[in-house]
Amino acid sequence: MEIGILGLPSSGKSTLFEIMTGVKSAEKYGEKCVPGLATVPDERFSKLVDIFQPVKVSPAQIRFIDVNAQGKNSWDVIRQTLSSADGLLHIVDGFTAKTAKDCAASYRKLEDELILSDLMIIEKRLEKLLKMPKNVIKPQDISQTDILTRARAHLEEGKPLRTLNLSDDQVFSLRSFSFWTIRPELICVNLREDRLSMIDAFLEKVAPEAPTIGICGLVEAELADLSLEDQKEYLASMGIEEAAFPKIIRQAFSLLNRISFFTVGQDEVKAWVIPAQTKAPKAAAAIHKDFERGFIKAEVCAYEDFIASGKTIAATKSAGKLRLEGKEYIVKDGDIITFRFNV
Ligand SMILES: Nc1nc2c(ncn2[C@@H]2O[C@H](COP(=O)(O)OP(=O)(O)OP(=O)(O)O)[C@@H](O)[C@H]2O)c(=O)[nH]1
Ligand SMILES: [Mg+2]
Repeated sequence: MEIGILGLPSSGKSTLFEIMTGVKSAEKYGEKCVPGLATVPDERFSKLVDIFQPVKVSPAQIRFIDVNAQGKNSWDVIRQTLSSADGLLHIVDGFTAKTAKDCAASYRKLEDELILSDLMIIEKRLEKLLKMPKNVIKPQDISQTDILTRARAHLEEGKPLRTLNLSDDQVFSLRSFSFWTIRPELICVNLREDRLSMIDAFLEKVAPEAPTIGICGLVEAELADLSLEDQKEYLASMGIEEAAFPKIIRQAFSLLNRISFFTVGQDEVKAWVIPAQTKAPKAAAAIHKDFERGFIKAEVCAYEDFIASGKTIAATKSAGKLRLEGKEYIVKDGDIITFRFNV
């Protein structure tokens, strides 16, 4: 799972990126896209590590990419670099904005830039399609012309492509364009610590189509140096319920329709991130391609059942909570799985 961080200049992108990944983006000044891995916070995973005391601990990780864009053309370069990003995290500067109106305007400014950038790609492609001699036009060119014409009209109304009513097949047929606005987006308003309530006015003004969360980047940066206990106390004193990072991850998971399952043992406890509704053999492929090919069965128990049954696989089995699932089994969030395969 990969998420591209976008935002206007100096909106706090690199600050948040560093908090999440530990990578100092500023030291790589000049690079247009800086990648970093963020560990997914998950209490269930920490508990499993406590129980198994494994040699190797492998929590789920998400790749974030910090983007440094300047000028109109750079959007095209970055579009290509980010073509594999599953979703976008749009950071809005709410800490220098004087009012919610300013904040809404800077949100809109970037959205418009992305819409314009998509529009230019479509114009170019349509121009080419319309110039094609009749005898070389293929049926898929005709259907693409149709879809792109609809998409152009939608963008011209200032709306992102993700709100255009397209079938999954149509979206798939457009994948090579790597459109910005077709991808799921999470909006994150970076607020001043004394003006956290500005998020409400922002939401009222913008009514964005995408899920939106308010965070306070500076508070988050200070948290990094504190123990877990002190973090909780500090957040409570600021009137903040929860640190931003877990909130962002949770939202990104639901936005991109991801879940995680676990593999456990004394050698390694590992969390895997897969799309929701994934069948067992495909989930096995996340571990190794051969596991999918040679898939026989999956031994599965729900995390909650494992804990309730006595915290060992044997006890879970005795309690009748360990299931043997076949190829059609759809993996659920929190499943603990051992794959049986034959290669
Ligand atoms: N007051 C305040 N300042 C912040 C916050 N987050 C970032 N800043 C400051 O804003 C400036 C820009 O932050 P960056 O994280 O570098 O922003 P950026 O979006 O990566 O900037 P560019 O990559 O240059 O476009 C820095 O001086 C930060 O210290 C915040 O939450 N509150
Ligand atoms: Mg930056």
